[in-house]
Amino acid sequence: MVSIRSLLAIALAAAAAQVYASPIALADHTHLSIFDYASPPSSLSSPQGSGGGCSEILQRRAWQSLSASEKRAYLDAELCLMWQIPAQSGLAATVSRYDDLIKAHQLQSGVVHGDGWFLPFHRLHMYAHEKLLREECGYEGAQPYWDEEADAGRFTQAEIFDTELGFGGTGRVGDRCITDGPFANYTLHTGPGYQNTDHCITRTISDLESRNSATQFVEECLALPTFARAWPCIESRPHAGGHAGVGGEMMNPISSPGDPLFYLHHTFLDRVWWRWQERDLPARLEDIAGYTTQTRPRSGWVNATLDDELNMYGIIPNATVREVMDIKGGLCFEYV
Ligand SMILES: [Cu+2]
Repeated sequence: MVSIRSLLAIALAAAAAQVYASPIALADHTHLSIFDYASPPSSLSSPQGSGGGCSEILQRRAWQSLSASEKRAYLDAELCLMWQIPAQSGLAATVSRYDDLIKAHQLQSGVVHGDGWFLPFHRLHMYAHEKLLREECGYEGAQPYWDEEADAGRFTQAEIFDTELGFGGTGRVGDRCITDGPFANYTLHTGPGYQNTDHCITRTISDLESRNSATQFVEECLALPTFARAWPCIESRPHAGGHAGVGGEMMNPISSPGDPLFYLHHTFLDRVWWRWQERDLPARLEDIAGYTTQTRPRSGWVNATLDDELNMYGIIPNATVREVMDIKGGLCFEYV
């Protein structure tokens, strides 16, 4: 028997996924293609099996498992990207290096969501963020993930929102700007959505929306037999849980990287994908499916393939889908 409570949760999940899946003003940007921009050639090493070609394997851990000094080091490195390193992409409205990362996501929103590139692109985007923290801001750790399953249904109590050793809390009444923690008073230049306007980081943390991050829903995705079925599953409830559970900027499918929590959320999702891949290696290092766009191009749908190039706008070299399939072989990190 299905309870009223679970029906309500399902309805809310559907609503949250729907809002997140509805790009604002997408029509204005459908002319953008991942190949429209000149970009440097890929230089990532080809996957050579787990660990092959890596001098070091970074160990990505849950935020909740980091020590106080590890959390401090991560937050400091993020602040460095935001305040100390100037933009280098040359893209419109970018001021900081952090802006470069938001921009790469904003400009490609219509081709990296709701299609086969969703997981590969965000894997590379997380990798780029980790690389900038390490190479430009002296961070020595790995990109942490937020173990959202542990906080599902109780985001308002989650330690990740700590004001000292976390990302600060929810937004204030009215404009929803966050007012505490390391990122209070930070001015974003990219967003909301496709706009380029100066604005604060907003949040509306919701326990109800965060129920979508529950282990039950992650396990449902992990049990699916093909990438064609697994990616839409991961992109629905587990994806919506973090975005709608945090709310505000994170609720915006185009400019959500403006909240630094985006990187811990998408690293959590990347780990879900990797856990799914690990259930049938090496076959799932080659399993890709879905289209290359969210909406049907005039010339017709195109299937995503391992040879597709993922655009990083020069922030780091572009990579093919194939090059991001094996986290230990190509990208040199693992989840522990
Ligand atoms: Cu995204």
